[in-house]
Amino acid sequence: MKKIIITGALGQIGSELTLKMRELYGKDNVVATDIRQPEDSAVVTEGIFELLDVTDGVRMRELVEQYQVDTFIHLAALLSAVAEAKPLLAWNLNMGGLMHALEVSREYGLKFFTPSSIGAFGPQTPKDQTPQVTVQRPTTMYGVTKVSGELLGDYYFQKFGVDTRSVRFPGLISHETLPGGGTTDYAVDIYYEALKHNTYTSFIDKGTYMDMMYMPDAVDLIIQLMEAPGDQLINRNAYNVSAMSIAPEDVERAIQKHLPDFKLTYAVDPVRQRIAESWPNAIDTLAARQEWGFKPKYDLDQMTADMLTQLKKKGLPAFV
Ligand code: AKB
Repeated sequence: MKKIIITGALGQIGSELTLKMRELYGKDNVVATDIRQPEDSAVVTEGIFELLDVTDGVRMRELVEQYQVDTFIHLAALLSAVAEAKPLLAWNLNMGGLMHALEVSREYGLKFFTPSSIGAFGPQTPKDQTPQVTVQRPTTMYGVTKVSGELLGDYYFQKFGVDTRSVRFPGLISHETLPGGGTTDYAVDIYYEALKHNTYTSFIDKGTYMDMMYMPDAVDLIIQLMEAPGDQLINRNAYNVSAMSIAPEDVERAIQKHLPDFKLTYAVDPVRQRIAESWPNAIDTLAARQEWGFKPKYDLDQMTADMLTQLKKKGLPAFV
């Protein structure tokens, strides 16, 4: 990777990946793009930034041509809960953007990454130790677009030789940028609310297990996968990755180690609960570990300690 373009660079993953890639590959070698341009973001002010609506294939091609990139990181997409509320928009944005990005990567011979998700699984998928290769019949529009993305990644690799790579991300937890519209977002909100009010009302029910990961691990693994020798990659689109399988009460206990009076209550959102129940409890990450050495650093306790420290540093009013 010498010159990289990133779509959705202001999103949850993009805002941290862009800064890390600028650090590693040089700030003149990372072209951050997004559909909006806030002036107070380091992604916009501290390096190359271009406006790009990913459904505009002409503009996308112009930027690839202008900056002579060799790698395409395509992150722009709607998350699961928003996609369920706006299924047609989700199809048009998630699939339209992906098709343009794959086409431009084929045309210019670019290395390509786009994330899939645990949302690519469905109620018929084995719930525990979910295998790398298994039943994928999701019941959400988000899941439909993610399975389609995995298949298209394989298709562009096999038919056109595009070096496509992907992972199935679990819920990602970060202190930098809020996710916005996901089913796993409770596991981010809970830390903010713990510090602000010492209580949190979860929209996901007690006992609902989902895979999660801390953002520094997610950013590192994208770089690690993209730098891995291509001939090692058997399941290139897309690898199961996870750092922990947790339910809301597990996060509650982890937070209570720092804020003993923290209280968790529940007001379950039926839409997001139904999505969560259609996803696995805990996926098996063996293929990622074997094929390119995936090894996350943060478990729940380490992540919780860091989240609370970082949020306090940002000046979030701590209770107590
Ligand atoms: C979501 O909840 O939609 C995402 C995901 C697991 O893909 N965080």
